[in-house]
Amino acid sequence: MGKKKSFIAFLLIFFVHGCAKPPSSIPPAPYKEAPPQSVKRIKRLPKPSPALRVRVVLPEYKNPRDGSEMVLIPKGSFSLYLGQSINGKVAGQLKQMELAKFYMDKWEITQEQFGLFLKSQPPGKRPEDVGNCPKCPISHISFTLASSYCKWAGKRLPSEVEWLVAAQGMETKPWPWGESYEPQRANFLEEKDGYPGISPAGSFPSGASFYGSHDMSGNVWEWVSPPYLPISGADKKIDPGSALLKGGSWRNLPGKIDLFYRHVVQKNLALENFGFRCAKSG
Ligand SMILES: [Ca+2]
Repeated sequence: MGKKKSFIAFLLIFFVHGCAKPPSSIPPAPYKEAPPQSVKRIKRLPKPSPALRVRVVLPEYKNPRDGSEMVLIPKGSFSLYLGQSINGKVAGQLKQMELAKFYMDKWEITQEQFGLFLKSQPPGKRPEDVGNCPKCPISHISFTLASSYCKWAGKRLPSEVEWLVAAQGMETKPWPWGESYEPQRANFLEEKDGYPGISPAGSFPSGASFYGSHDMSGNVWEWVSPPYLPISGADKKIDPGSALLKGGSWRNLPGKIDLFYRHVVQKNLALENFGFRCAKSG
């Protein structure tokens, strides 16, 4: 088969992005009411730019414990930047890295799902509430609590490389959809994206990654576990009491926190814009 035919055949396994649906319904957990959150959509969003949006169609997996739908990232050699972004600019070296097959949660873990986890915990260990937007990401989550949830669900936190590959796809790029920030594709600190606060998981289908994971940029920061990328000098700053957050959140300025940005914080910090998603080995 010639190169042109191969390319056409390759395209046939792709389809125009935008048919994914939010996770299936899970009964809400009976926890005490949380203070009101700013969860409203302020206007109809403009359509994204007309560029062809494609993503690969691969088998998905539904995790039985928490009902998470997970996308498959096949094993392969991935092009990654060994650099970190500062003010939207990245300086680093390109490197090919081998990665084994794994699954990644399609959405950030929601309040509804986290409620199921809390219900399984002894009463004294339960945080006070999960929030009042069942389909929104859970927030106020520390690295330790995120790890505990993933373990309970039969999963684990993704490594930095896994997170990056799930977000960027096969080619390195600063945003899941391409080279520049677009407000229609992620929830950052601006009203132009339609949400002044947190947004329900999967509200930006046109911002999903090549592999079909949503909200990799924006909404809530996501914890990733070691091993961290061997970026010259940078990895030394991550002491055992600290961990990395990726992706940015609804509280961050748009256009600054791209996929290369690394937010190093104390593991026990649990701010209102800290959430997570889990991975699972294939
Ligand atoms: Ca916003």
